[in-house]
Amino acid sequence: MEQMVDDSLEDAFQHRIDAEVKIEPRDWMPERYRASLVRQIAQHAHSEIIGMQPEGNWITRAPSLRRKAILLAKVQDEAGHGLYLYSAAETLGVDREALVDMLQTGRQKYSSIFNYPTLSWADVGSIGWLVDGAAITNQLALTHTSYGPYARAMVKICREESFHQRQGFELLWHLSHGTEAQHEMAQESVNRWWWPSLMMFGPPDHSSPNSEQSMRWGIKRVSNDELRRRFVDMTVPQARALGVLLPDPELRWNESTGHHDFGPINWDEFHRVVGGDGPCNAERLTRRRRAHEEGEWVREAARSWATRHVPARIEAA
Ligand code: FAQ
Repeated sequence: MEQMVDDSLEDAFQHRIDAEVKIEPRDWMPERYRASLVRQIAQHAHSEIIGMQPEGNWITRAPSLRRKAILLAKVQDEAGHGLYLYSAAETLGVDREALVDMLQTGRQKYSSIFNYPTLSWADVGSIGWLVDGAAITNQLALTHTSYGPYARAMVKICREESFHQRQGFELLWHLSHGTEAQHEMAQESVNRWWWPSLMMFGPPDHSSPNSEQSMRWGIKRVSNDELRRRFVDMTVPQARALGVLLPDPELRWNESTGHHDFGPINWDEFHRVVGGDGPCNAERLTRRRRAHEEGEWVREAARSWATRHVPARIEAA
């Protein structure tokens, strides 16, 4: 009997998804839908938070006040994105502290891209141009995701990511059109960030275990390979405008498909980095844990303020 009720609820749920009606926090949803969303939204939130570190390393070394102000604003935006996303995850009944703990103990993932080091100032440009460019490509599709709070969070995030991408492009443009040494710095940086940026979209469709179900539930609207292809098609003309080369001898326009062909991605490297053995995995998690410990006094102060003031406010209301 219980099974029959669940089946009919699940049918009604799938009808709503197929009719493009957003799922909201109080709506009935299959437990697997809820768990899969928590997984993806939490990984996304963790990526934004860990993603502050590579560029954050350059705030004190920005070459001008203007660049420093832009970089500070960008890194703070990423913190804000993490917070919207943790809030979206909380609407699914998970506790933020539990999610933070899963990140810090390595039980939940964050994007592979943030395990690569920022070795030169040009890396701030490459992250803005390529990493934020890849993030927007994915996140624009996610503005149509089936879960309302996640879709709405994506709209504001995408607007801010567009600014991030533009500032990265503009930074690299100046380096690329500057002295010979500056041009070389830009090119060397693009060489290092290109392939890891392509990996951000996840494994190829045929070996992506979550894709099929996530597409059926409308969590994912566009597949990993299709997003990767859109990113390549968008980025190639931008590279030309910047005057930098993309480090792929097989990259070329394919008249018959109307898209660019590109060379093979090193999936062994991807799995190694996601598995914890990238150049900066240990450093990123150690720094995050330290920041969390150092922030304990802020959480303590907020908790004691809430205990004293919130019940009084609720009574007054
Ligand atoms: N890194 O079956 P699929 C940003 C995992 S935000 C690490 O294809 P799915 C802003 C995947 O979780 C960047 N792990 O998985 C910024 C799964 O493992 P699981 C973050 C990855 O979920 C810019 C397994 O591989 N954006 O950059 C990665 O259907 C600059 C199998 O994969 C988002 O998170 C990876 N790259 O598709 C901040 C967007 N790819 O969980 C600062 C939301 C895959 O089964 C500075 N997320 N895996 O153990 C998504 O759209 C999806 O989760 C995908 C993966 C497309 C990332």
